[in-house]
Amino acid sequence: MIFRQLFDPASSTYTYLLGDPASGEALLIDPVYEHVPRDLALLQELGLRLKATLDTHVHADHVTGAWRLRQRCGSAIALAEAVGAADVNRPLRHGERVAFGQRHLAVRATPGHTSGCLTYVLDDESMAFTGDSLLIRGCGRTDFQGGSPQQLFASVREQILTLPDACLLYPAHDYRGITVTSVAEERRFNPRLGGDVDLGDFAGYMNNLNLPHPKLMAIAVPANLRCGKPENAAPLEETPDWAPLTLRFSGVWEIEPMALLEHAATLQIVDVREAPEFIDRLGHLPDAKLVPLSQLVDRLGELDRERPVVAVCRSGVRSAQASVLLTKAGFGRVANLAGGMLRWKAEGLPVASGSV
Ligand SMILES: N[C@@H](CCC(=O)N[C@@H](CS)C(=O)NCC(=O)O)C(=O)O
Ligand SMILES: [Fe+2]
Repeated sequence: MIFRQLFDPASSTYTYLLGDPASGEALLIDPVYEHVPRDLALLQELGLRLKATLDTHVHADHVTGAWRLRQRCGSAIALAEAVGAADVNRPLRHGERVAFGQRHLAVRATPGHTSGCLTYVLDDESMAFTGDSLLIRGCGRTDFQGGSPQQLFASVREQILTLPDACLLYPAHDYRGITVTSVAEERRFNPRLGGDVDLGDFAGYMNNLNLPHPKLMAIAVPANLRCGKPENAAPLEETPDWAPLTLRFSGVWEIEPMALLEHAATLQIVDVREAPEFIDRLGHLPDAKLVPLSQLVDRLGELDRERPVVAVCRSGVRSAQASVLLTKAGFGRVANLAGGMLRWKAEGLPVASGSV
């Protein structure tokens, strides 16, 4: 199985990608609205097709990427039926399964942090995604959205800590950067729910947390009850419109050789190789300006900030770094030529060979 743990530093949220290599089908658990382009780039690079997104609950601290992902790739939106959210494709109940290829997640109702919390357990019980029902050496708060210490205590003790000792537990958040725990560990060491703790101890602890509400709660809860669909405004679309570009999981925007040829007249092309390479057997793009990568930062004044920039090198590696430097220097429209001069030449596109 393909498995990735992704992170949103703004809300300390983990998003999980599960993929079945045989069928190419994938699920995303708890995607974050702002990271949809990143998640799509990863799916594309791993050759996976997103079948569904599953939220563990109605989050109070970030907006889900579920609706935005469905818009982009047709994935089904899965969420607890108990939540009553609008526009859900798969309202989930305890005991149901969500399949991806030959694999599946089993749905367990684990209310208590909110009334609609679910835990997703992998078919072989080697992993479970606990949302905020069980955090690493902690648990989600119980003071809003129908939360209840009594319910959370029963959910964790009966539905999560009864999984096999070795079952790995992946939470929706960790505020210290810890990534994973196990049933055996939490049964023994969870200071709120493990060891000899009883319901009275737990409720006493939870009723006196005195935490401020999450900063984004007033925005996030209503947005998540619409599965992350923006209320009025056009959805945030981060795909640049100055040329057809593809975001790579590395964070760099790429342009294909043919697209660059079509848009060359409106762009500035910066070749970041060394001077002798510019006139070697690969040649260079007819309109390219030579600025070796080692000189780029000192020569930014030679570039027009009003026009998009495409960086080019031999293979696309140095120019990817040039794109990063240009973006850091405040250039807003930057892309890297995919595959560099090697691909440009291999595709038989026009080259110039004269000197600088
Ligand atoms: N400072 C965070 C607070 C986040 C928060 O309250 N998180 C909830 C999960 S949605 C929680 O249960 N936290 C447990 C804890 O902080 O002990 C924010 O403003 O977003
Ligand atoms: Fe939460």
